[in-house]
Amino acid sequence: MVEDFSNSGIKLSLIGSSQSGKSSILSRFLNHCFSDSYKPTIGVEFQFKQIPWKGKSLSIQAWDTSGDASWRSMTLSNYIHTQGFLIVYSLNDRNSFEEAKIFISLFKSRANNLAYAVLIGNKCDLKSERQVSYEEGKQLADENEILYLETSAKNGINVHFSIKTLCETVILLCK
Ligand SMILES: Nc1nc2c(ncn2[C@@H]2O[C@H](COP(=O)(O)OP(=O)(O)O)[C@@H](O)[C@H]2O)c(=O)[nH]1
Ligand SMILES: [Mg+2]
Repeated sequence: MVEDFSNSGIKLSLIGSSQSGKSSILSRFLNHCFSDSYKPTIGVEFQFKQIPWKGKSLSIQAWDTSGDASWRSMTLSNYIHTQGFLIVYSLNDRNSFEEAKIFISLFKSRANNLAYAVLIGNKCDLKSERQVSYEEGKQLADENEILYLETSAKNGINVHFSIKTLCETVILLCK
């Protein structure tokens, strides 16, 4: 299937536990900013961004979801139309890592078979509070044949790189 991304753009979704940093990753990517205060995402929110892409521009439609279980069925109906997933957990919260396993299985069972996911261990700036090692994150991603990256929405580490890499893989898979 050859898809014309210049018109339709790429649809990305951020999924994962509440407070893992999904909205912060998105505002770092979209607006180059970060806030320490927590504002829960209700249901699903989406935003657009055009980024320069190989001499042209690529339109990205980014869907930010609530990690809350009560919204999960609503956000699930969105999976089939999503081409790229950022499955986010927080490196200082082992519970969010355990929940990432659930989000990976939802991705595998509900997403389009051309969709791709990146597993993101976020908050890598909080070095002394780390509860999940790099090796554990990498192993989980390898077992599920997805990419693993560690980010900090706070410091901007790997945020643009993760999203660009995800878009690149989605475009390659659709060719
Ligand atoms: N130190 C640190 N805090 C972060 C980072 N990303 C998000 N946070 C904080 O974690 C909390 C939850 O972030 P939020 O983006 O709302 O999480 P969401 O529920 O997954 O959308 C907020 O207080 C953020 O300021 C990060 O990379 N480093
Ligand atoms: Mg949020």
